Amino acid sequence: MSAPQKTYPAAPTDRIFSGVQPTGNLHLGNYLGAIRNWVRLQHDFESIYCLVDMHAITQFQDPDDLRANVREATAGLLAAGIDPKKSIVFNQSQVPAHAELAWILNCVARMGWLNRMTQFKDKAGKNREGASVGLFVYPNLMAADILLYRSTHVPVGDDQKQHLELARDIAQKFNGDYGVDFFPLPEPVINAEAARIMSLRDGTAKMSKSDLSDATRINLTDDADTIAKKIRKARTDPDALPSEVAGLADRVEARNLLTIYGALQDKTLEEVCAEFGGSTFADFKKALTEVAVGHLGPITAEMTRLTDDTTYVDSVLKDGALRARDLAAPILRDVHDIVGFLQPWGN
Ligand code: AQP
Repeated sequence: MSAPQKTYPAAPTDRIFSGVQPTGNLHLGNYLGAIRNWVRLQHDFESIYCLVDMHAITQFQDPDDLRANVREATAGLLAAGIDPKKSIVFNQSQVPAHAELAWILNCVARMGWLNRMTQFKDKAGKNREGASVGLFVYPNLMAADILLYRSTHVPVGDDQKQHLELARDIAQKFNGDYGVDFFPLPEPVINAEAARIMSLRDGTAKMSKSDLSDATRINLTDDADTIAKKIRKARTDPDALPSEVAGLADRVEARNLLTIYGALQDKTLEEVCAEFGGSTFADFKKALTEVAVGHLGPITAEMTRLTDDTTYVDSVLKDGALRARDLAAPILRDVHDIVGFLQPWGN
């Protein structure tokens, strides 16, 4: 007679995990595509927000810069409104269970799945042989980040959609291989109005920390003059602004600037077109600058204050790491049990 199948605690129904790479300045794309959503969602979900320093080192980081960037990005999250009492905020390397689960998931994910990841192709470029192994298996670590907490929802920008689909495939295969219903299939939460904020200098490229030109992005650390200058120099086209969204077809830079304005003002693209239809870019850019400076100014000031208060920031990260470890430990023990790792000290 076969032993009855072991049961495991039910997964949570409303747990969020998301992360940001501490690889440079947080920018408007991170803020509008992800962080602002995190702030809103923390009131309705149990939320875990992570500075993913282990992802950061898939490409070389200067150690001093990495430490500084973790603190600065943490200050950015707090300044944007993440409440560290309500949400768990920590840096990934302080919870070793992320790496442990990632190894198990390395053994679940298939090479063919990873070979299809466009971000690896983009980042490795022509030099695939010279890319780190970590960069290739990055999506497995991301799956581990999410599944370690049996998270149900993952608020991300559009660029992370493919990685999230992979996390769902990995969860499904794990459940299927071991005959369990253990990992929930995490749902993406994508803010449709600001899913992908584009570079200020090229409307076909994503606004990104790793872009070599600082003029392509608005950083959360930029002061009012810098924001004004970057918006003034943002690429546009010679036509006046359209009064309907259909008029933005093939006008990627115009669409991006109007999208940013709408996201900052909580207005739809239709509403922004109705407001600025017929205006010149010069007039619109003045309005956009005013809105951007008004919205980001208080966040930047608070971020600067917190970045200087390393004792406080470190205490937030330490508290978050301890809480995350407590959540992760029993889940990882159950995973060990499921895969058949002998646990001589008991589960
Ligand atoms: N441009 C964007 N528009 C909307 N959302 C974005 N996100 C990033 N860029 C945009 C979302 O922000 C969260 C953190 O992402 P990240 O740490 O990977 O940020 P990044 O700026 O994309 O970082 P890098 O190092 O510059 O990466 P690459 O080179 O890949 O662009 C995520 O939820 C992301 O979707």
